[in-house]
Amino acid sequence: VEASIPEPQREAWKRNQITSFTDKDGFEKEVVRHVETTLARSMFNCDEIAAYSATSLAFRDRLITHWNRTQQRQTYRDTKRVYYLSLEFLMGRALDNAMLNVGLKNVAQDGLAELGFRIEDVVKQEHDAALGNGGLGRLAACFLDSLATLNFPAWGYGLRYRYGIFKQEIIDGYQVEVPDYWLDFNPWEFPRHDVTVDIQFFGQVNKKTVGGKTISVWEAGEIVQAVAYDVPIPGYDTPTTNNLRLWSSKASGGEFDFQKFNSGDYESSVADQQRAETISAVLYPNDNLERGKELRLKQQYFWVAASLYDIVRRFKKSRRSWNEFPDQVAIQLNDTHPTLAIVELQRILVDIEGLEWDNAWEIVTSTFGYTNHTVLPEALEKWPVGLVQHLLPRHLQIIYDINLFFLQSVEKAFPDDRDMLRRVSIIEESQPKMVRMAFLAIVGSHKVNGVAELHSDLIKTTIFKDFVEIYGPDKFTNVTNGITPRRWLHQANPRLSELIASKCGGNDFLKDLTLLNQLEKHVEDKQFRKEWAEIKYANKVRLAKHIKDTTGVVVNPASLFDVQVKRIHEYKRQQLNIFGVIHRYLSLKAMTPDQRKKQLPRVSIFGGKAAPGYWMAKQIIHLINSVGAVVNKDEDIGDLLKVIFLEDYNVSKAEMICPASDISEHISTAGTEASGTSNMKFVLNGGLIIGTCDGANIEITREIGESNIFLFGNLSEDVEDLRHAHTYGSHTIDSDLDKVFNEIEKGTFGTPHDFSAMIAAVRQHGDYYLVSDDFHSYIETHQLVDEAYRNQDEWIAKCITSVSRMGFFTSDRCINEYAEEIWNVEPLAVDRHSIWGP
Ligand code: NBY
Repeated sequence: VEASIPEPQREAWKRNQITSFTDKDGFEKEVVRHVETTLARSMFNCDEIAAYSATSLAFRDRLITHWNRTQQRQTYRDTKRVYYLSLEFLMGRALDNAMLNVGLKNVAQDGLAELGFRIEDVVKQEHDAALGNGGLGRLAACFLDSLATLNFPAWGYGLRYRYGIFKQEIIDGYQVEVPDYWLDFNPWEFPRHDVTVDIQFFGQVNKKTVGGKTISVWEAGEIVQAVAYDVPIPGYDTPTTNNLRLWSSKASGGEFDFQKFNSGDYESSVADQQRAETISAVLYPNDNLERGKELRLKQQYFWVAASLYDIVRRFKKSRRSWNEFPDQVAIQLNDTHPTLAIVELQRILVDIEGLEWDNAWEIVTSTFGYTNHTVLPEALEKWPVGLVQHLLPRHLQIIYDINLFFLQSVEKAFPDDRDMLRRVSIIEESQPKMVRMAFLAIVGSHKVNGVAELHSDLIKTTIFKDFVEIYGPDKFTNVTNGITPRRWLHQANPRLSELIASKCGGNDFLKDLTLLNQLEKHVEDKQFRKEWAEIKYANKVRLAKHIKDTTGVVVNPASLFDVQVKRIHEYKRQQLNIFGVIHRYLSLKAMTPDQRKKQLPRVSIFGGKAAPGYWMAKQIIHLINSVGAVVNKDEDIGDLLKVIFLEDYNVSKAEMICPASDISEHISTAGTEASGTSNMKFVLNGGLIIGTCDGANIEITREIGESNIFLFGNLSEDVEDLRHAHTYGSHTIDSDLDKVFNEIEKGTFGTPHDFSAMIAAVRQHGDYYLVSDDFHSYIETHQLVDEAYRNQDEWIAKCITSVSRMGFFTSDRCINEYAEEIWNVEPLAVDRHSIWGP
């Protein structure tokens, strides 16, 4: 039912249009009003949390009026929209970003100061919205920022987890997981209790004949309600405010099943409710690992079905023909997690809307695009056929039909290649049979992309090779990842951003990052270099203080800060880094005091979470902490080496860490890291990187120049042969690495047995990640880093030159490529003065 105000009464609404605050006085009024009414407090009990809450509410009011106008305008114009389906949105904090994007941070800073608060302290009260694991989730968040900034009509769809990624505590050197209950007070979401969708599970499929036509009817076994929660996404320096819609699960029919309740079955009605709420309760904490749990499949279908219902409902309002659906709707699948959307749309079109299969399938494949984020075999999603059959019986039938028609076409095109059918089948004929989600995503999309050039080449020549033969190369493309410079430069590093603005003609570079190239002509400017160096130093002082406050270890900010922060994973090779640190420690120990005096002091900083079930990753964390415990109190060593593990690495900590790095480590085994995005964040903040020829490191090198990056290690084309040689030839370990292992086994860093599996992985189990093969080159390259750092003047010049050439890596460029090559959507230009539109 449309609940619209009739024309004669609209005059009153327009007369009473909300005007948002624009100056300090207006802002203060709003803060005081929220403290005294919304929060029911007063100046006598207004602490920093209350100041944060009231400030957020003041900005939220502003965002939501812009949100309303943006949505009205998009509806009125009825242009094509983009829907970004992602199980993860790693948003971090919202307030600072909202203030900067709206352009009123200075107003808020002055207003808060007058009211008795420091804005930095107020901003820190906010809990991170941590609805993601790592790169994939943060990429989705950067994309939302760019979509809004570039004025694209776009929605994100995800799940409103009650618990985000766990909070990491380090106890006795080991990771301990603590639940992340973040929804206590969240001013950034709007519950839409009127926007609900009933989602069905289980049950059976019956055939019915309607008007001479046989149709399949899915009778539900269980129904769960999806409730929408909307999060406004402000663009930078534009009124466009897009929407992130997160679904929360709830028992259908309200809080209790009243039937059961009234008949005395109280316990079971509560149990039903809890079972329903479990669906959106918790984010699965694995990155690059698939574990095939039934609840995870339920999450996926719940979210996908609610989102598609919403999208289809919006499309139907325009009363267009179904064939126009792909002209109005582009849906991007962030990895294979939302692949069921393909099946669900086919089901809606065929079973509910009565379209012919072929017609429906044409619409479906024109609508979807699929982004792949990994080639690691253990991360490729597969679901047991039996599980899909049980939970989603009609969808399994549709998957089989999709597969049948697909295989028929393959057979026609490749009549002589019998093995081809087995290789590309969506159903893997294993025991038990499995649905291969990546293959389903390819077959059901019109474009498939990787996230960096090497990665996009690799998927075409390895895991998806057959599909390139079947569909031709044009279906496969590359969109190299990017990051939003608003959060990752302007917000994280305000002083550097300001210095850059002073050389680049103002803040325009934040919307056109290629303007950074204007920095290059100032590289020789002594005063500029000095200010640059001062800012880096101040950022290191800030991090050193955080290290002192959280670990008790005092580090010297004049040391070289060497940082590796990312999820802990064997393929990312934190073990290579810590073995290298041990090697450095042993070298220092072997020196005379005079020799030591000539050495460059270093702080090795680690951070990152291990998936709770990933035992080896947890051992790596333990080794890092054990090495730190020995090295940090060794008086022979002093400032020459410190080893720090930062607890609970997350988005807001990254905003402090990236600006404080001198060198950061991106050292995955070649061919394993699809792109990496923190590499971009570190370089953009004036840090150099050491890395392998992997992922986006390769394109970063191409942009900033080989002399500004420290590359080492074997190349991806040689990895297979090396692995083969380890297994079938004689495998000798690098002699320096051997010494490191011997020292661990002597008990220098605690009970040797604790680390025996890490050593065995290299010595006995084939060294799958090539730690030994790359060790020598890694150590040598770190020596080059030391030498380069000694010449501070040249080092700073390298940093400035690198930043000036980073324009390519903005997520704005990335979103424009998706818009043009995959989505075929245009921005909806906004008129700043008449936001109401035409
Ligand atoms: O996506 C990361 C890649 O490792 C990184 O190289 C790339 O830069 C980034 C953005 O494209 N992938 C990633 O973060 N993946 C996950 O977090 C993830 C989470 C869950 C599952 C798989 C992968 N899962 O199957 O449940």
